[in-house]
This record gives sequence, structure tokens and C-alpha cells, in this order.
Amino acid sequence: MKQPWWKTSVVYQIYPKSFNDSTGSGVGDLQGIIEKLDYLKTLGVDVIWLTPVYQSPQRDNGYDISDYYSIHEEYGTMEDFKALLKQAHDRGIKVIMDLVVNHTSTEHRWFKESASSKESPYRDYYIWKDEPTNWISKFGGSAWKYDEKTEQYYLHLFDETQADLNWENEKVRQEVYEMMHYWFKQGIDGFRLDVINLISKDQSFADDDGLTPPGDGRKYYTDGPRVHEYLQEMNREVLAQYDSLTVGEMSSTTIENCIKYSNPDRKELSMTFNFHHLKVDYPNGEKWALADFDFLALKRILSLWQTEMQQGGGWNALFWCNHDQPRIVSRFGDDGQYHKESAKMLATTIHMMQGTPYIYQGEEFGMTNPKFNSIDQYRDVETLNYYRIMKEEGKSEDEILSILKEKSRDNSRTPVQWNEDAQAGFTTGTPWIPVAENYHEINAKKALEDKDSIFYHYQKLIELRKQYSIITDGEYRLLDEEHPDLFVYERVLENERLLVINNFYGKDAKLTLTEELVQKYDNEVLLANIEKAPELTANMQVGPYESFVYHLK
Ligand code: TEU
Repeated sequence: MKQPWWKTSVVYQIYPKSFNDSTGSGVGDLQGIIEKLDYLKTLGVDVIWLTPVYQSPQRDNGYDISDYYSIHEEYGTMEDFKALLKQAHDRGIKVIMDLVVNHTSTEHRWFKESASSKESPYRDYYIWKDEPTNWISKFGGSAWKYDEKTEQYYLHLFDETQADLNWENEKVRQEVYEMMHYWFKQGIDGFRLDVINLISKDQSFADDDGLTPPGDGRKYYTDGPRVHEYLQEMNREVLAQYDSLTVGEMSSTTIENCIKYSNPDRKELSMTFNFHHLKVDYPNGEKWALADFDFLALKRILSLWQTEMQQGGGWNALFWCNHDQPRIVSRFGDDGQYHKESAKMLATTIHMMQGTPYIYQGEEFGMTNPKFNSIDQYRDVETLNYYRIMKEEGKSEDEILSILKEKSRDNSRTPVQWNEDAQAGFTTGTPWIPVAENYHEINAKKALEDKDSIFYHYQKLIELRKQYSIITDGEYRLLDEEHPDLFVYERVLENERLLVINNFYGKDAKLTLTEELVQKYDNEVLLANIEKAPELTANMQVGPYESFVYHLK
């Protein structure tokens, strides 16, 4: 059966602001992306995902859109966008954009009209109430902002400059569909849909009774009452007319809903991002606190999503990194002694799973957290809001900075480190956010010159996905579930297997394999992160952060 193209693709996420600056403005731009398309072709990615490039006041770096039909002037012009699209397509690389329609910027024309008067025809484009609920914004503080002029509160699940659209209003939905057609007619190949599972709110707008954690109101708008109805309408009105990749970012979602969002029989989306595996270092579910990651929980969660989504006919987006998450090699790997080995091991762990892998800019050569040591180096609105909140809670500067160093979204937003030139070759000007200090050692140029680099490991993972259908279609089975250090799984397709062995720690680990695995098959090493992978035996020793893929036939 011919698979849809996005099931065998690998997507590369570009955060334009930090990717490559072609003008010396200090901010990345579309021409800067064009300059790097050959680099991405060398890596072998099939799709690039651009985080928002629309007109925006940039309070949330483009996730606060003030005009869906124009390009943010710091990034370039519509002509630059069209040139990028053509240049990417000429290289066989598809382009998906970020669809942010849970909310707009309060600078958007619609909101300005809506806030002008209770009688405005745009009033019901947003969610206005006489009294706020006790819901908490994901960026801290109340999720409602009082408007003096019309003496009502408007809902903002994120920053107060990001007002939630009212999806109950059919005019809003039609505006969104019209805009999606516009971009598809420009020639794009799909969308990543920002927090799309938050668009349907429980119309009771009740206070959270605090009985079910976290008690912040999210149960009244997460995977809400009409969300599947809206996505099926979006599919009928728009998506079904284009051969596209659509990936929904599903905040605080469930497996059951992600099966519904991505099972093709339901005609909603192609695939989903979920974040459960990236909360195993949140003590009691709290992001803004420090804890070692729970490795057994990580294995359990990733494996559950593999098996349940496969059984339910859903499709996972596979990722460790994005513009909201810290750099994975610093978070679950080792950005010191075993930097190269652990980055390769982490990549192998998810790229050999079932789903569509996403590589975040700089991940492919092991960019790390920048380890900022002053609040002046941070830019992210969520980070700065929580800095203020933690200060008000009485936490010391040092304690707060130690938390931000691990948890801030700015960890992934420092400029891509291209080479050892000034500002890592990102800009000839002053970058909007500081470059990480380790760019002399960790940069794309160095990686391209080192045949044993993390870059070429990613390149090989992408090649393997094209060569072996077992990676796309094989059944996933976790092995040795309780092993405290090793993440070992197999993929099974008829009489063929892949055996994937990953040591998540910097010490030797013993692995016991079944006689069947060791005796019954001929095996070949497809990939290893050390010079020579050990022979498959019933009792194996796996060294610090070592990672191997064996093909068994
Ligand atoms: O993110 C949704 C979201 O909740 C993230 O902000 C992330 O999960 C959170 O910061 C973890 O603490 C999307 C975009 O990816 C993000 O960049 C935007 O800020 C947000 O929506 C609002 O559009």
C-alpha cells in the first residue's frame, strides 16, 4: 500500500528569528533561509516547517499575529517568501507554515474592532465576559484581561497580547479557512497547527473547582467539546482539497484524542505532537522546578504512545526539541564529556520509532543550552513572566536563574551556530539574543568537516528511513522495560526485525537478550555511535551512552 508522502518524510523546524540573518539586522530572515537550503538538502530533510513569519508585534516572536496575509517586515517580503518556496521546491524540499488560530495579537484589526465597542460586528470574534473565571494563563497570571473602555474581560490563554478567538462564531471559522486557502494557493505543502486542541471552550465558562489537578482551568478548553467537529469542518472546507501535511500541536492532550485527531478515517489531521514524554523532568508536573528526568517514565510514555497510536491508527510526530523546549543533549543527554555520543543516541532513540521525525534547527549538530547567567540575556515572554512571578514568590535571583538555565524556552532560541566567525556566522550585526559561548567548538561548519559528527549520524538516520520500510511500518515492542539505564526496543515486520539499543547513562550497562533474538536471525549493524558495535550475544555490555541499530533477517 502506498504510504502518504509525510509518513516517510523527515521535517526540519526553522525558527526564522534565530536561523540565519542575511542583512546584518541581528534578526534571521527568509533570504537567510534560502542561503542554507543546500545545507538542508545535504542533511536530507524532506520538509521544512517555518514557525510564524506573518506580520506580528513579536511579543511572542510571531505567535501573536497582527496580519495573516503579510510577511513580518524583519523577515522580508512576500517576494522573499515566494522565492524561498520556489528555491525549496526546486530542491525537492516541501514547506509547511505555522497556523496560529487559537488567538491573534491584540494588534490585529479584528481585535481592535472587537474592542472598540460592545456593538462592533467583530465583538464576537473574541471571548468577552462581564466576570473572569479563575483560569490561569499558560504564561502566568489570570487568563483574563479587563478592558476599561467596554468594561468587560477578554480571554487570553497565553500572553495578554494574545486574545483567544471565538471558534463558536462561524464567521471566525470562515475567516480562518479563507486564509488557509490563500496560503495553499501560494503553493505551501501544509501547516503545523498551534495549540489547535484549545480552540473549543466549554461554554459554561465555569470556575475550575480545583478538584482535579492542575486546577488551572485547562479542563474547560483542552480537547474541548467541539474540537473534532471544527477540525472535520476544516478538513472538508480546506485540507481535503490539497495533498498536505498537517500536524497538530496538542497541549496537555490524551492518546484517545490524538488517535481521533490523526486516524485518517476521521478526516481531521495527518499527525499530532504531544508533550507527555517532555514532562518527565517536571517534579509533580511543575515546569518551573528542577529534577532529574524519570527515565523509566520516559520509556513507558514513549512506548505507550507508540503502541496505542499504532493500534488506534493514529500517527505520531516524533521529536525531542522545538522552539519551546530546552536542547535535548543538555536535558536528557550529556553536553560535556559524552556530547557527541549522547546526542547521537538520543537521535537514534526516536528516529527508529514509528512516526514522522522532526529535527529542530541546530539539533543536527548538537547545539546545547546556552547556560545564560543573567536575566538580561533572556527574551522570552513566558520566561520573563515567570521570572517576575518567582521573584514575587520570594525566590532568590540565583535560584531563579538556575531554574531558567534548565527550563527557559530561550534555551532553544539562541542563534544557529554556523561557524567560528563573529556571532557564529549568524549575523554581521548584533543578534537579538546572545549566541551561546560554545560556538567555537559546536557549529555546522565543524560538523560538516567531521565524518564522525552528529550531523552525519542524522543524515544516516534519514537515509535509513528511506531504505527500510520496517521503520515506517514495523510493530513497536519495548524490551527489558525495567532496565534502569537502557532503552531497548524492537520493530517487527513479518520475519524482519530492527533491534535498537540505547544507553541513556554515562556508565556501562549489561543487557540480556533472548536466544531467539541472538540465534534465529542473521544480523547486520545498520548504525552505531561508536567505531564498532559489539556482536549480538545473549549477555552484552553496552558502554556509556552507546547506541546501536541491528537489522535482523
Ligand atoms: O506553544 C504552546 C505551549 O503551551 C508552549 O508554550 C509550551 O508548551 C509551554 O511554553 C511549555 O511551558 C505554542 C507555541 O509553540 C509557543 O511558542 C507559543 O508561545 C504558544 O503556543 C502560544 O501561541
